[in-house]
Amino acid sequence: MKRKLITSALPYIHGIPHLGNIIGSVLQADVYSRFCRLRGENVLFICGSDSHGTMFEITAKKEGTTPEKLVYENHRKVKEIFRKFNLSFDYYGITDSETNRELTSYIFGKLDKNGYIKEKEVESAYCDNCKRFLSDRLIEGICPFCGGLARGDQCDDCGKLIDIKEIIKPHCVLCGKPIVFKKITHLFLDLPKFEKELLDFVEKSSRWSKLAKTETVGFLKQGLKPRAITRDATWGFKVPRKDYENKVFYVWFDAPIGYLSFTKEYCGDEKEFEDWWKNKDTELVQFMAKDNTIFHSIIFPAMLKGCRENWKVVDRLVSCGWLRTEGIKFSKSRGKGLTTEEALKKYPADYWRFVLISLYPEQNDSVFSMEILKETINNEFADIIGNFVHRVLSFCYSNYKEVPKIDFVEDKILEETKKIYREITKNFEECRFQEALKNIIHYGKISNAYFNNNEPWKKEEEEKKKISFISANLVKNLAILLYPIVPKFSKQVFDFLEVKNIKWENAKEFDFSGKIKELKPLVDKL
Ligand code: B3M
Ligand code: ZN
Repeated sequence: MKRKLITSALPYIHGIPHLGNIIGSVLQADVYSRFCRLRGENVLFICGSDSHGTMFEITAKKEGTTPEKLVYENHRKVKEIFRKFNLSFDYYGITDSETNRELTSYIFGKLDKNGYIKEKEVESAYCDNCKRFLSDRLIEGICPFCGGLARGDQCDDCGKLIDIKEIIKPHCVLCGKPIVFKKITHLFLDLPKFEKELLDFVEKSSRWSKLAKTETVGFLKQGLKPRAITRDATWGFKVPRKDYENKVFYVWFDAPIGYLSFTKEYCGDEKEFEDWWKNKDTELVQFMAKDNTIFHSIIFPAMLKGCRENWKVVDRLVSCGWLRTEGIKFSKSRGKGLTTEEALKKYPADYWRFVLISLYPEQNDSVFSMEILKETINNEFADIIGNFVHRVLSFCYSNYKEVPKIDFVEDKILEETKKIYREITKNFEECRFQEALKNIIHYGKISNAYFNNNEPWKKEEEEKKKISFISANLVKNLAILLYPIVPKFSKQVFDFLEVKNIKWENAKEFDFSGKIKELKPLVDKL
């Protein structure tokens, strides 16, 4: 069986991640990882904090601290928040680590030796007032594509990559003055040399999400240009090369190498590390939001291929849309939207996980609001799921203190269960999480109808036992199917039922009977 290496885009931690970051990276990867583990697959789920980039210098300056202090303070906070969100990483690292410094330098060396790094003189943005070169996020202006806020090399509103020279009315973020351009030398990854190889690679990649494929094909059509991998900044990994002492690697050069470094830190030994990253039997599945696609579908694969060392490149690339609120994308740098820290103070993690997956922006952006949260939790999670679990298990407990054992199950409910189980499984496999949750809610409705229409409280003993048995198994099935999305809720149900060693396939069986515990309500309405 294949081993699955699952990664989530590494969240920048100059601020606390907001809800949009959660659904666009760590949450979708977590749901998928939990699903795969439940099916008995060999999974390694890794992630970590993205800790370099100009934003860290700006934020540290604003907060009167150093980038280093800011990074390690936030890394600690974010790890704690992610733990509360029940994100089941096997390893969560940080890109500023020593391992990542070494591997970045190693990969840079290989690319250089193989002729994929070139020096080029460019005109770079400079602020005459601050007397410094301005990298990426130190320049803001109007996006030439959508008229939105262009920040450095990417538009915050449409997500397109931008050539700094194309930004309209560019100015220095530090002082607000218009910028000028000055000549300076930088190192470039020679992307055009990979053109054929990448076209072939992208064409053969059949398991990418639709969004990932369209973004990538569109980018390739414009023709590849060399990409600068060094920056004039002080925070980041110093470039190990003469005359570059005052420069650091561009954050997008060392960040994806983090995936390798974290695996290495997790494994401890070289052999096990290579078993993941240089193995044909590894399936590399990478999750991200659409604005991260090109880095994972073009640039990072080029970096890995250019080493000529058979590094594993992405097999399945899943990129999704953005979560918006009132027409504005959640943006950490612009301080819009609810942070995960604030969110967890209001409601438990499962509520957020439930509503975010119900809004999963698989292809199109989706809109979040507090009203949607309230409706979804009350009408679906509480009424259809929580209430059903509570009624059925209370009924079993007060009548029998257990789920009675019965051998007979009606064909109708058996067939419906098998059919919906197949659909849900397929949707999880294909990362159609929103659809999967819709199916589960539908199964919840079927289950409610079964219990209500059969009115066990009015029936003779044998009939009452049968309805109790079937309904309790519907509860168990729902809890298994919901486990990837709301793990804490499901674990509580398993605990009442005293079931252990849950497997995904059990969700289609009517095989549970035995002692149960007294129930506490599971899902409170908002
Ligand atoms: N830190 C981008 C982001 O948070 C970025 C992803 C890196 S993945 C290697 O939007
Ligand atoms: Zn300035």
